[in-house]
Amino acid sequence: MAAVRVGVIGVGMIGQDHIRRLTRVLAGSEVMAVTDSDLARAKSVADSLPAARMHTTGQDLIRDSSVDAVVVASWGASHEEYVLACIAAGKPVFCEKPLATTQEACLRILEAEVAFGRRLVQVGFMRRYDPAYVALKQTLSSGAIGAPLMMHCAHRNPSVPAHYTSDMAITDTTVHEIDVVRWLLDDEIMATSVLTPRRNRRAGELRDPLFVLLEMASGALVDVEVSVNIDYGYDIRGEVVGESGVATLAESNVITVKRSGSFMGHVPVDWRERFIAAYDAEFRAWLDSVEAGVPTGPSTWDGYAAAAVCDAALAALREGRRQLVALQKRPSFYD
Ligand code: NAD
Ligand code: ISE
Repeated sequence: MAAVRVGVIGVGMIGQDHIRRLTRVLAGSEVMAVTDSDLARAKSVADSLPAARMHTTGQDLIRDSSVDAVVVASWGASHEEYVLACIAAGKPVFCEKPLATTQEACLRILEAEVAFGRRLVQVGFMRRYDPAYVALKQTLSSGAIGAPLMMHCAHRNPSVPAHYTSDMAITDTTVHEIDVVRWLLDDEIMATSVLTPRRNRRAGELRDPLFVLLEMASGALVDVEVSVNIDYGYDIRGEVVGESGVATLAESNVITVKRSGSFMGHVPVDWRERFIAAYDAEFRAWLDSVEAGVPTGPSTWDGYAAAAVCDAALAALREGRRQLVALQKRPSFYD
């Protein structure tokens, strides 16, 4: 089978990690083109690849006839423009999360995809491919702990880049829990509140940490601790409390060491390390779906639903009170 010819827009941290995955880990694709608003970075990445040319704009890359499918890994605010252009060109697009930074922008993408008549978009909610989250979902589906009543989550980053803003704690970080609990619990989020604990002095001007409460349509409650300057490591935690038991994501290290009266294990340094298997499985599924012409994985609807919850959480943070989440009716296209 011919390789999928891929173009990558945004070759920063995750863009370069996805290029490594496409060129060195997974079979079945070739990176033909790259671009970035930082042209020097785009050039150095293009020069490091055997077949890639550099484009000066994302729109040129999308038009390039040697590109069959596009990866969008630029900053969130630029995703809408590129995903809409991919849909207009009829090219499959893998868009890193968030699909877009507002629900209105996600709805414009949804309307364009429905009008095109075929799914083209996969959103980078990679936790759905993580072996630990997959096992957690299987446990819940098996009925082993009864109906889920509550879930406790923690999303801890050791630090965040200089361009990170307080709103991104919701739109860029909590958005992962927002998506994964919808998927895990097979439920929609109906309301949200955001509390602001004592500020971490390491966080500078950022409002950090946050405590986010998500109310599910079933009545289940989810709490999310979001800490983005916690220093000790990248730590993702989740525990579902059911009617007759609890199911918990295990520590992600493979060994623990007991020595000199202490008990130790490794904590991942960042998302690349913690979710490496999930990103690989996510991209395997995306390449297979592009080849088969049958899109799978998190859809534009999932990107929109997550953005609607993010908008409500941002309003909850701003106004200091609970906000309802109003979702549009889901087009049958996404069933
Ligand atoms: P980054 O800052 O390291 O890289 C982003 C790159 O995009 C930079 O090189 C920047 O110059 C470029 N860029 C910005 N605006 C652009 C535009 N309009 N056109 C072209 N290039 C543009 O950021 P990152 O950490 O790699 O994050 C990129 C995206 O990936 C974000 O949406 C982020 O939320 C997402 N992300 C997802 C995960 C995950 O776990 N799934 C992890 C990290 C980042
Ligand atoms: C980053 O963009 C990611 O997506 C990581 O998975 C997340 O942990 C981090 O907080 C985000 O900034």
